[in-house]
Amino acid sequence: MARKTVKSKKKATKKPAKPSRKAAVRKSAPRRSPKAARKPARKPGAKAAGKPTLHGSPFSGPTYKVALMLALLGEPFDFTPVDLRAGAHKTPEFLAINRYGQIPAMADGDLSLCQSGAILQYLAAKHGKFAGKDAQQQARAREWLFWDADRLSPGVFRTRAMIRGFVNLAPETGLYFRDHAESGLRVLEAQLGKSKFVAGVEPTIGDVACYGVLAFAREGAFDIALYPNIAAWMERMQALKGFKPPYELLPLPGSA
Ligand SMILES: N[C@@H](CCC(=O)N[C@@H](CS)C(=O)NCC(=O)O)C(=O)O
Repeated sequence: MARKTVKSKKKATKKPAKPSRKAAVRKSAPRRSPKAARKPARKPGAKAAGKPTLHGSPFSGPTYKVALMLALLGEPFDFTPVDLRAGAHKTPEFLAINRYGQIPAMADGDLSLCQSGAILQYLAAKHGKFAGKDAQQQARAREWLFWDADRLSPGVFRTRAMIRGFVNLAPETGLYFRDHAESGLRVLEAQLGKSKFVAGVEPTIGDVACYGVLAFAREGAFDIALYPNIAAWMERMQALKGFKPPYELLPLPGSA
C-alpha cells in the first residue's frame, strides 16, 4: 500500500515546541498500522517471505496440482525441476525438503511442505480462496480432496505411468488401476451432473485436485468424451482466471 506523506507547515518565527513524551516514543518506534500490529513480528533471523519455490517435474500430476493452484491464485512462484529418473528425489538434500522422497514439495518462507493435498489446503487458507465459502462447503471440498488422493489419482496416474513407460507393471496390475480410475470417473461424472463444481457452485481445492489428475487422462488413454459432465466441468475449470494447462505452466526440459 502506498504510504501517504503529510508535509508539516513551516513556522519560522515560533520556537519549536519540546516534543511530548508520546511523540518521542512514536519517533523511536515507527508506528505500525492496526492490521500490521495484529501480526506477530518476524522472528530475528527468519527469512523474508518472497516467492514460494515449487520443487517438482512437469511430468508429475501432483506437481501440476500445486502449480495450477498457484496460477489460479495469481501467486508468482519459482520452479525447481527435480529429475526423478536421475534419482534426485532420494538424495539427502531433497529428503531434507520432503521426508517422503517424493515430488512435489513447496517452500514458502521458512515453511517447507509436501503432499499436494496439504499444499492446496495451505494455499487456500493463506489466500482465503478455493477453500469453500462456509464450514459445510469446506468439508465437502476436503471430501473430494481425500477421495482424489485415494481413488482418482492412483487409478489415472498409475495407468498413465504404465502407458508412458514411467513404470513397469504386470498387465493385470495395470488393469486393476484402470478399473479404479474408471470407477472414479463414474463417481465424478455423477457428481458433476448435480453440481457445477465438485463441492457446489464455486470451484474449490477439490476441483483443483481432480482437475490436476484429469489434465493427464488422455496420456492414460482415457476418453473424457465418454463423460460429458466431466468434459463440461473441465471447460469451466479452463475458463478460470489464471488457468494454464500442464506443459504450459511447467515447461518441459529444453523447451524454454
Ligand atoms: N500423495 C503425493 C503423491 C506424490 C507422488 O506420487 N509423486 C511421484 C511423482 S508424480 C513421486 O515422487 N514418485 C517417486 C517416488 O514415489 O519414489 C502427493 O499428492 O503429493
